[in-house]
Amino acid sequence: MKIGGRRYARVALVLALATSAIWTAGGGNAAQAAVTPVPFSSVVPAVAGSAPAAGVTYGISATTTIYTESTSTEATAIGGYLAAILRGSTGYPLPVTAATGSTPAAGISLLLSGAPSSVGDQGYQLDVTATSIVVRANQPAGLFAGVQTLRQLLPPAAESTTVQPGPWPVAGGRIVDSPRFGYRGAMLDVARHFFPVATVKRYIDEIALYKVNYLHLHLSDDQGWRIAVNSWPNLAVYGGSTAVGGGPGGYYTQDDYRQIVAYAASRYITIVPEIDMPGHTNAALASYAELNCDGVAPPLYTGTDVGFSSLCTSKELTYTFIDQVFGELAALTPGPYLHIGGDEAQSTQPADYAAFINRVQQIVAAHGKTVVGWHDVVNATPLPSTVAQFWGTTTRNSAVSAAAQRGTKVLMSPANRAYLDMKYNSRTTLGQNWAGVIDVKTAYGWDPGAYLSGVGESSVLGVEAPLWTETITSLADIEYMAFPRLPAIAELGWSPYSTHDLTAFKTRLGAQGPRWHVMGLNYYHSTQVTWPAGS
Ligand code: IFG
Repeated sequence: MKIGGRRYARVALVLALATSAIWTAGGGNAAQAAVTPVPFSSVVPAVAGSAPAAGVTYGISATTTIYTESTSTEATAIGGYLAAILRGSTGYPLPVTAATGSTPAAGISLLLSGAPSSVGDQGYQLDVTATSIVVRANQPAGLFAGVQTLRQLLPPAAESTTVQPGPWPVAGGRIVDSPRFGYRGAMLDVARHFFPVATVKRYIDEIALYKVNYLHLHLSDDQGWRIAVNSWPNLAVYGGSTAVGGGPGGYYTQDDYRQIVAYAASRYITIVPEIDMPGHTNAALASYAELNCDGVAPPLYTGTDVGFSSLCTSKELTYTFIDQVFGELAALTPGPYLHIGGDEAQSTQPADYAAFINRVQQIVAAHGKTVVGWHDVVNATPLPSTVAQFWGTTTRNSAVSAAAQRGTKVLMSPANRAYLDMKYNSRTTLGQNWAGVIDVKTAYGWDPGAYLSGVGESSVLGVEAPLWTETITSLADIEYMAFPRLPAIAELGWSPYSTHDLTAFKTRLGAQGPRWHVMGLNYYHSTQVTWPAGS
């Protein structure tokens, strides 16, 4: 049809605008060419396997739909989780709807079918083409992990909670990914200083970015008892009433704790509660005179010494106390582990300590849970299922390696590699330095599967990065000490050791800077890392 004159020009202009709108909206190549997609090599933890498709890009757009199998409430919830993040930054509707048939032709699909069995329960397969993104997993936890990778393949602006201009390209190709170790944890000491539920939830969101799947809460110590126990109410009310430095302290009601557990579970993170014993128990002993061997309650303690307290291992009441405390905690904790502490029991005779730990293990087992203890517990007789959490500063520990030879699993938290309360360097004001200083190179420069002599890969349950809070009092402090070192420990726990390379890791870590900046995460700009513009 021949159209002449001004009418033609008008029609041509409308067509041109429509075309560019469709391309931009539909993520056409023209719009994406302006922004280089994040490469697969930027993902932290490093993925196990990937095959980029050069020149292929998917663009999230106003017409993008998220598909999940309607039969899975968990998959649908993960779709909603992703949608909430991306709606905030893209401003797009991103509806979550039921996937029909096998593979939706377009949009973002999160499917619990078609994943290779090799990715196990925590892994996933991610396929990106010009028209679709498909995450496949065998279990919802794997879908969630795949979503964390997808987030990191989007521009840092995708983490914004206010609408950004975009565009929103995702590099094309395939990732097949799964973890080296099943347990990748963070620990937060809420006893030395107390942190409200909102702070714990924020930390949960942050560690979830790096596929951490356990959060160990250090709920009791000399300076504070932080969880309400209905059968022993004074523990929280009185034992939780202060903190290091004499502040107001605080504690979680059982509903607070349920909230934390549920929030963590929605991020595929399992809570591991710790009640430290027989040492680190001044808050409990101050709360109930009858728990003390001499029947006299010591005063509340707000200092930072360790090793001066002990439960009365000779009193039957002590074991009734422990049974009732762990009974209530077990009922509130869906995860498999209860942590009994066991560290620095300098005020407990070794023979009494061993008998005590052996008895406490039986109490925990009677409540259907598996014991985790600081590695000091290998000086008792660990149950076959008991996990020893290594916190030493040496690469040789004969008692731990002997236990490992007998089948004890070891959770690796070497204090001079994984303790996030260690200073970065001599100029760091927060933190301690008794185990040395730890910057990125030290946090990353070890192999959990070969670190302790006599404790080989098959004996290692995984890794955990503890953050003790004698000097930490706010979310900003937590973030400063945890980032960028927690992602290093998370990568050691997730990625194949074949991907271990400090130079490549520091580049990957640098690329996280702009994301943390957009998130308002108060991280330390380690001088060992080159932080790109916008970090
Ligand atoms: N050691 C103590 C912690 C804490 C820590 C600070 C363990 C297992 C030093 N026990 O680490 O209570 O005070 O870095």
